[in-house]
Order: sequence, then structure tokens, then C-alpha cells
Amino acid sequence: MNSLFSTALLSVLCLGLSHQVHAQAQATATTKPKSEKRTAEAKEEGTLTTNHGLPVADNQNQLKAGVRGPVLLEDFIFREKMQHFDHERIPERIVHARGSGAHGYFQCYESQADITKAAFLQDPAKKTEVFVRFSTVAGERGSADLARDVRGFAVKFYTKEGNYDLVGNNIPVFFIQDAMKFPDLVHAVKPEPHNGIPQAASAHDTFWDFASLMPEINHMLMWVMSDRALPRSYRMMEGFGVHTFRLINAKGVASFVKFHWRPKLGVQSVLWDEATKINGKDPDFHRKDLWEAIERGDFPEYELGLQVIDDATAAKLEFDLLDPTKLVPEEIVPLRIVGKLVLNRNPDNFFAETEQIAFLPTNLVPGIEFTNDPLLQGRLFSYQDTQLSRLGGPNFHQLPINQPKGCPMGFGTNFQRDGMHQTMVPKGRVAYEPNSLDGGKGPRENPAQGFISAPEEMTGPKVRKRSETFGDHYSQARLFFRSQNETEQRHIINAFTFELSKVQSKEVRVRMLAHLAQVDATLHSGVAAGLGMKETSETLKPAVPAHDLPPSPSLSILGKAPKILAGRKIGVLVADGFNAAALAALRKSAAAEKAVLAVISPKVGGAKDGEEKVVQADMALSGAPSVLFDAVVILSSKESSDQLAADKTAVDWVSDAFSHCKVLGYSPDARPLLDAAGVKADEGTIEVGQETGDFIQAAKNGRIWGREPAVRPRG
Ligand code: HDE
Repeated sequence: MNSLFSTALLSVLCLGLSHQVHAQAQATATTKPKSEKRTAEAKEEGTLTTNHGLPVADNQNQLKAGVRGPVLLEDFIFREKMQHFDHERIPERIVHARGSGAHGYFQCYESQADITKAAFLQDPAKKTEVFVRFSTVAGERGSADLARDVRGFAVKFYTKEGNYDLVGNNIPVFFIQDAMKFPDLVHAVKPEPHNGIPQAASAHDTFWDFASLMPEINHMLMWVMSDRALPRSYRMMEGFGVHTFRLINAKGVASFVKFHWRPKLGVQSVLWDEATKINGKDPDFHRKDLWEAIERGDFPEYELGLQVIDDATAAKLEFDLLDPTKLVPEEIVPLRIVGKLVLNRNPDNFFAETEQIAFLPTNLVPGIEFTNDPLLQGRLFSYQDTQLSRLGGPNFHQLPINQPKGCPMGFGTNFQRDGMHQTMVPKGRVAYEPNSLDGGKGPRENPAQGFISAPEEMTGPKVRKRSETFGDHYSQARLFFRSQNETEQRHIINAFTFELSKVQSKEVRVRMLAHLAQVDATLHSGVAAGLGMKETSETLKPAVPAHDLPPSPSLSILGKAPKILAGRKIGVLVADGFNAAALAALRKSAAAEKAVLAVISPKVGGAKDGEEKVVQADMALSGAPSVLFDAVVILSSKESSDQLAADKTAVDWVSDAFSHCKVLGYSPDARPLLDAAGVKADEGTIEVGQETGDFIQAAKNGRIWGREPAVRPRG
């Protein structure tokens, strides 16, 4: 027998065998009676069928002319299965393609009737169902979570007045002022069109070329070069409506409003070096974190805050509220906290829910309206339009995740008909209004409850022009930079340096330096020094030069970081001979702080404690780098510590944790490993035994930033 033939025969035999085994396994899994009473009928219920209901007898093999013969074209069962598979993907979102979603509810703390008539903001006893989708912006659907990027924070409220969508981001301002520039912005940041490189990154020539030619981008650049663009978790991220909206109360009184989401766990970020490593070792870091937190009942919570601004206050602000590149400092208009958002249920199916959800800034309810912000006005067209190609036609509102399920009228109580993917069966002969033939049973307009746009005065010539009140592009960029502490400013400088180092065009780098010089001298000199560029940046003469605004401490993440461990993850590296009592004490203290503890050992099978008892590991060292944890502990015997000191993966685990400024606990015998990793004793390196209090306290205080300039000056 020649070898080709024998291999073929073997695979036929194996396939035959695997078919039998598979069929048996399936019989056990799907048709095994759950109780003695199950009958033959019940078995039929579990029968696999085609999409048209034909029972399928064999789901393992195509129909062939002889067992080793060619496949027959008439195999409609195979063709149906393969054809459906071939069409499984729909176009990904042009932006925000990669996302993660969750169900939950919103509840207001008290009636907001004084400012809005929106029904979901009236009754504190009422919970409104929501679906939230978090996302990155630039990366494709299969990209990694920890790109330096803005994050989407989109909330669909299924209210009784229909769906209200608050489609926001985790940064309160935007890159551009007018929607006309959005396609240009997105083309510039997406992979360069000739070679499709780079994925999910702004560090390339086309983005910075565009940025250097668009002075209005400078405020947003400060935010995306800050650690805000590297969230530790979707659970630890703020959200913002970005634009100014209008609230209207039942008396018709209108006020301006800015929407804010505040995470109960506080805002936290990772370092750039951590982000790049997480992307390699655990590209689903954020998606998994959200999913696992909800699965273990640790429900993410956010509070909704409103900055309510009356017309008189608006008139006194030294910038235009309609300009989406500006924020209203909380020191000028504090937040009014009005309710909470709780995410308590994971989707049942990623595609049907997270992928098919369609957010529309035009989904409004009575009591909330737009303003003339020219960026928002452009969005009013784009979202509805994009769903037509993404979800294949005008009936995407009928997909279960998009249906206005909070609304007693249901969807489709109108005379719109037909279209691709129509799933309803409207009854009767009347599909128009007014009519006299439906006996008055059909839906009619309702001026008492319906949506009525506030009668705002409109005047002015028809122009394509930017308002002069949008002209100051540097003052709030400066305000943001100067409101950061020294560590945060260093990170911004390092981020600009990294990104611009990837830019090959020197002209672009020089132009960017000129903008940075307008924003802040320290920022400019730090980046210029990092790039090793001495070109003069004095040439730029902006129409409106920056002026100094009082710093806004609320813009600093570190300034308002809560001292908690709740929702954070402690990684404990255990190696043979470790102190079991210390691990038990750590478990207890972590649970008391509502932190998660993961045991990592060189092998996933676990490690032996000092009594030779094997303790199972949650993760193996090679798959659990210390970048996945907020604080770390090393428990080992002297002997295993010596062994780990010669193991580069273990040494990197410790030296990364140290240089990422993490609090590091260790049993005294672990010292050789710490020495091999270059760990220098400081207030964040703490001996751990049965007593864990000092370690926990230090970990609650956060990172040891004082280490950073010495160990990681470039970020
Ligand atoms: Fe979006 N944006 N955007 N955007 N956006 C989309 O709509 C658009 C902007 C935001 O999880 C798209 O359904 C324009 C600001 C989020 O499904 C698209 C402009 C803010 C999501 C679109 C902006 C956002 C999107 C792509 C400038 C924060 C993801 C798929 C005029 C306030 C929603 C889709 C989800 C998605 C257009 C600017 C937030 C193409 C034209 C500002 C969170 O329609």
C-alpha cells in the first residue's frame, strides 16, 4: 500500500469512527431523557433540522457518490448550512467596531421634573431597562482592547416613551468642531489606505499630518495622549455626552445640559507599557473583565451627573457651549447627580445583541433635545444612515435588541410598511393616514404626549462658515495640561514623544511641536527633547492665542483616585514550599476589600505549599503576566525562589510589576527573585506573612509613582 493511499484510508476509517463516537456522544448529550418520563416525542423536540424544518439525519458528512467519491451538487442540506455560514458576517461599524455590551437598568434618585419632563427621570421607584455598549474607536472588530484610543460609552434606555440613546465617549470633548470633517478624521486615523497599516493606532503619519493641520484638535489631543485613553477597565471609566443638549420641563422652560457618567469604582488607567503588553497576552482584557465581573455578581455601577446651565450662565462662559472641543469645568458648574446605572446581565448572544444594537442620537424622548452644535447636527444623519448598510435595510428597529421594549405602544404603530427584512405582519387594508376605513382603530398622532420640538427662534443667512466664537483652540488644551499632576504630565509628554517618533515626515513633527508650544512650554520642551528635535517652533501665530484659565483639579485622574481595592485584581505568584497561611490571609483580606485574587504558579496544575499540599493555580505564569494585576505578591520558599530567579518569565513578572509602580508584597524567602528582578526596597515593597494589613493599605493607596522617573522615564 503506498503511503498516500494508506493515509487516505486511515482518514476515512477515522472519519467513520469519529462519526460513530460523535453520534453516540450527541445521543447522550442531546437526547438523553432528563427524567424517566421523557418519551419519543420529547426526543423529536431536540432533533436538528434545516432552516426550513426538515429533520437532519447526518450532520457529519456531505452526500457523496460512494464513500470516497465526489460530493453531489444535490446535497441541499450541506449547501444550506454552508451558504448560511458564508453570510454570517455583516459589515463592521466604520468606527467603534470592537465593542462589549451588557444589560442593566437605570434608576433616578429623585424626580427631575424641575428641569425635564423625560419620563424616565421622574419616578425613583421605577427602573428603566438599558443596554450599554463600550467600544474602542479606530481598531477593527478583531483588534486589541488596549489601543491608545477614545472609548465609546453608548447607553440605550428602553423608556416608556420609546428608546432614548445617550451615545457618548469616555472623553468629554472631540477632535473636530464640524461633522463635515469626520470622514477626514477617520480616514486619517484608520490604517493608511495603500498598505492597511497600522491597526488600531494613531501613531502614524496620516493621523498626525491631519492633526497638525487642524488646530481645533489640540484640546482633544491632550486627552488622548493622557492615561484617559488607556482605561484599566470599562468599569473604571467615565462617560460623557460630549455635546451640549437641551432639557425641557413640563412648563416649556429649557436649560442647557452636559451629561456625565461616573463609575462607582473610580477612574483608573494602565500605563502605556502595560497596555502594549496586555494587548499581546490578553487582547480581550476589557471585554473579559466586564463579562467576568457581571458573571461573578460584581455589577458595574455608574452615576449619571448633569451639568445644568441656564441661559444667563451660558452667556457668561468665555467659550461657546455649542463648540464640542470645549468642556465646562466642574468648578464652574458642579455635577447634579441624578441616578444610577447598574449592569447586571451579560448578553445571551454577542452577535444578536452587542453587534446588532443600533444607537441613534436621534432617539430622543420628550424633555431632551439637541442643540445646534454642528458636530451633533451631522450625527443626526449619520447613525440612521449607517445602519441601512450595516444592518441591511430600514427595519433594523425590529431586531430584538433595538425594539423599544419599554414602550407600551410597542414598535410599528404607524403606517410604515414593507422593506428588506420585514418581520411583522401588519393586518388590514389601510396603510395611510388620514383614513376613514380603519374605523378609528389605527394609530393617530397625539399632541398631548407626542414629541414636540421646543420652538426655538431661527434666524440668519444661509452660510457655510465656522462661528468666530469657536476660534480659541489652545486655552482649554492648556487648562487640561496644567490641571494634571507631575506624573500625568510626564505621561502626556511621553505619549506625544512615542507617537511623533513613529511619524516619518519631519515637517509634520515640526508642525505638531509648534502647536504644543502654544499649549504649554513644559509640554513643548519635554516632547522636543524626547524627539531630539531642535527646530524652532516659534512660527505659529494663532488667530486666538491661548490665555490662562484657572486649573480644574477635577480633570486629574490621580487627584481624585479613590483609595479602594474593590473591583481590582491581586495576583499572587506561588511557588513550591510557599507559606499557605500567608495565602489564606491574603484571600481573606482581598475578599474583605471586594478585590479579586488570582493564584499564579509556574504550572497551571498548581504548587506545593510548605506542608507538601498542592494548591491549584488559577493561571500559569506564562499566561498571566503581572500587567494583568493591580498589585502583586510573591510567596515562595528559598529554594523555589532561587529557581525562579533563573527563569526569565518569573523575573520579568516581578521587574514589570516593580517598574509599573505596583505595590509588591513578598514572603521573606522570595528575596532572591526580587533581587534578580532589580527590585529596590521602598514604601511599596512590603513583607507579607500572616499579617497582610500593610500590604493591603499600600495597595489601596494605588501605585508608587515616585519610582517611575528612575525606572521608567520614557513611559
Ligand atoms: Fe459616532 N458614529 N460619530 N461619535 N459614535 C458611530 O454609528 C459619527 C461622535 C459614538 O456602540 C457610527 O452605528 C459622526 C461623537 C459611539 O454601536 C457612525 C460623528 C461621539 C459609537 C458614527 C461622530 C460619538 C459611534 C458607526 C461626527 C461621542 C458606537 C456605527 C459628526 C459623543 C455606538 C454606528 C455603538 C458610532 C458617526 C462623532 C460616539 C458612523 C458622523 C462626538 C459611542 O454613524
